[in-house]
Amino acid sequence: MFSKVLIANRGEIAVRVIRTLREMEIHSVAVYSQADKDSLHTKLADEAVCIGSASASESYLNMAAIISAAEITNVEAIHPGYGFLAENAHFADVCTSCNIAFIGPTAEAIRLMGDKVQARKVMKKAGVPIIPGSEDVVGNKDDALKIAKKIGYPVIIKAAKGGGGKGMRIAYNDGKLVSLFIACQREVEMAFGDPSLYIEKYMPNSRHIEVQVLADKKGNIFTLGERDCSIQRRYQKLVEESPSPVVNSKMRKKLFKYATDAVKAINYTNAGTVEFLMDRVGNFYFMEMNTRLQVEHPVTEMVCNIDLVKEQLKVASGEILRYSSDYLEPKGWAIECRINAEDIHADFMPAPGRVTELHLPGGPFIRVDTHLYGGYLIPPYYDSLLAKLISWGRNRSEALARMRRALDEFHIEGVKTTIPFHKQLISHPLFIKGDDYFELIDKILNRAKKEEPE
Ligand code: MV4
Repeated sequence: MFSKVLIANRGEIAVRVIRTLREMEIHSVAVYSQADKDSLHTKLADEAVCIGSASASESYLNMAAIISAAEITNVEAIHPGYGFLAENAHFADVCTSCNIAFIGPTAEAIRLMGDKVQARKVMKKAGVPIIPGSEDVVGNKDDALKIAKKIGYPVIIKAAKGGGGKGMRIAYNDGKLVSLFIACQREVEMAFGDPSLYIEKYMPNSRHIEVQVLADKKGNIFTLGERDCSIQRRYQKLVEESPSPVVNSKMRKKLFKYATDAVKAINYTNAGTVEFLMDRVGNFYFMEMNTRLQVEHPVTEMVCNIDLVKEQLKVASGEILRYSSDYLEPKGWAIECRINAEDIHADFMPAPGRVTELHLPGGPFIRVDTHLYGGYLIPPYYDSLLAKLISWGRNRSEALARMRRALDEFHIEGVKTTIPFHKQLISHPLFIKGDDYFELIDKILNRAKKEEPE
């Protein structure tokens, strides 16, 4: 096992990783930008190194600065967290060439799954169902029209090197497809440095169901339940839960077989997530694979009673995982609400600022993963995630009841947050029912507008 690890990240996930390192008595090294000099992760780590100025490109995306910090503090491994360099295959290669263990999958696996078109090809060959669509990158609008003619409208345009919804556009006819295709190429080139696009049949009112997988270097593969992440706003997840209210045990067996086949097809190692779309009749289609620990991993940790960061460290250091599958059988229900610094009445606009007062919920089966403290100044340079509030119950209604009381107790003054949105969501009949989320977010926000005090 490693004796010293650098966390190449910030905010709540850096705090999260440091907590496990401390528990394992592994020396932790934090890195921070000048804007994060007062951030909690720099205080909890055993050491902290400033790696550059506020902008991510000068700091958390600055490979040379991070590797230099790793060299001068003499760490054996780097944990990338999520976002930033977590799915950057070149960074994983650089770590390896500097004889620093990258805590995650191989660079090859990251590179392959980072190309969504190649990922679809590999999964199709492995017998994992994929969403009907283009076999390859769609190079021009004429090819796009041919694909749409073959699969039928509506279609969705996606970035081959993208992910998580960025740069996606839905087209309902030829005219729209042509204009969106051209706009998408430009936008995707800007966002990902590669204009490659692919097209899929758009599946309206589908569900986003993802499977947490864990694999060691000896070929042992474990599926750690599924997460339902269907409550999203503009492709950003807001609430996640495990298990899914719409997956029964027969469906689950099929889902886990697909996820295991996906892992085998690419010799995946370490923690990862295989994302599927579920249509209205319960068919699953591979969407993409995330080669990192996800924001919503605590939901799985709560139902499987496992520390996924600890498992990542064990796999990265070459340990063999000897779990019997029933040992990891999910128990009970967990729900996570993402608490963002956003103004829900201003189109969820990011709302950084100083936290003047903070009271975190607690009590039975409540977990809060956050880097907040009273008086903390939230910088405007990074994503708006402030905290993840997770509740566990023996069943969904108990987990919901605990989430409700925890949200009521959660108190943040000084910045606008998504707490009021979550309070409305988890009390909405459609969410409580759990099987029809169609346009649920709009219904809540429109209802909020009607109830807004004049
Ligand atoms: C889709 C889709 C419908 N049809 N692809 C892409 C990123 C992922 N987080 C969700 N994405 C979607 N891809 C096809 N071919 C719908 C979504 C989608 C979604 C799916 C289920 C539940 C909520 C969703 C919210 C936004 C987008």
